[in-house]
Amino acid sequence: MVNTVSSLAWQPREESKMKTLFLPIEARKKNSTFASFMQEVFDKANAILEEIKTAQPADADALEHFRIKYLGSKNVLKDLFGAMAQLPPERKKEYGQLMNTLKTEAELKFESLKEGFSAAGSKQSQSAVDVTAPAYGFKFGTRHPVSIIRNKMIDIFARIGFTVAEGPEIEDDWHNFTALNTPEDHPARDMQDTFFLDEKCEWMLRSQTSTVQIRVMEQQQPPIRIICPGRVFRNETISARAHCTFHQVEGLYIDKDVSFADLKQTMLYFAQEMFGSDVQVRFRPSFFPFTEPSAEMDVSCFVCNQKGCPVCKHSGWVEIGGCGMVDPAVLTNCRIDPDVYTGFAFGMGIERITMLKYRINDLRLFFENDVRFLKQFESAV
Ligand code: 2NL
Repeated sequence: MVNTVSSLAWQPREESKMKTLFLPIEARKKNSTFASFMQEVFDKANAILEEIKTAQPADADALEHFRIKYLGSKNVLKDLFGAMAQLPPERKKEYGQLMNTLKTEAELKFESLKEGFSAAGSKQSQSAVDVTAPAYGFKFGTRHPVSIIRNKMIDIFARIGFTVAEGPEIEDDWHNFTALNTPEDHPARDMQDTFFLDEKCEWMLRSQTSTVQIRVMEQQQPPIRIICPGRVFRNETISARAHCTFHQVEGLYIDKDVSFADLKQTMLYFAQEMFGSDVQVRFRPSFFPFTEPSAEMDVSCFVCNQKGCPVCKHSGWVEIGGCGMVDPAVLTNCRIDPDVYTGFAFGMGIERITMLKYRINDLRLFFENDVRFLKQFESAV
């Protein structure tokens, strides 16, 4: 059956919607034949295809016009698609293919034009960079409070002739325990329980930086005057006052005629440099396997001037570390003659000194790296 114009159910269209359509109604008005209407539809489609192929938008605005015209929500192809319904079935396939070509052609053309424009745009923006403009501001990090106090401790001891020695964090049994007069099964090993790396407990994470001092004594004869700052490890349950890792500064002074008086004066000097020239020191008898005699060191409370406060727990004194005269057995273990040389040693936790100095009440803050905590030390050295 051959469709005739009269057999098609024409809907009257609003003028505005008819802008780009070929207008079967007009065709009718003009009294065209159906064949000429079809010809018109195909011609129009081919004309638009040609228009798309040859379009050369000069700039981004023109490209946007192209997009709106051929791909926008009210594009010119829509009306052409709409004409499909009015074509006889035998021409529909041909027309459908033509319309698909039109659509893909418009899309491909738009994509390639867009790429061309953005490449040109980026070239333009590259050359538009003002290389002479001042750079953006740069945020420096802040030094960790433990590092600030470690450096301060190094400075204080450097002024009286102590040099820094460093060593490995993974240690063997000899350097961490046995050479320090703490043989296997000695109860003092429990105080220094650490993380062992093998079944036989031959290798471990060092529990103190005395290991470095043993290494130095093994390698050189006195005089030795060193401090050993560094990270140490303990098998502790983490709390506000204990952690499985912290930092120490240990000190060692070995020479002829070094006495406990030298130890006391060295510690007084340190305490006054660190906490203020008014502080006093106090030594309480204690026990360490590697020193004899041994003592705990306290400084007079610099927070309340010994009037009593939460920092000194109303005792007037705060503990800052341990010390003593190096046990002759330790010297012998390092092939240093205890009949010729004597010496003192001390150990302090850097976190502990830092907490006292900056009134920090929770050890865990040092290891969490929360910037709200760290940036409070911006102005510290
Ligand atoms: C503490 C106590 C101390 C030592 C460390 C030491 C090192 C050698 C020989 C003898 Cl090689 N002693 N170090 C001595 C007494 C105490 O540390 O409370 N540390 C946080």
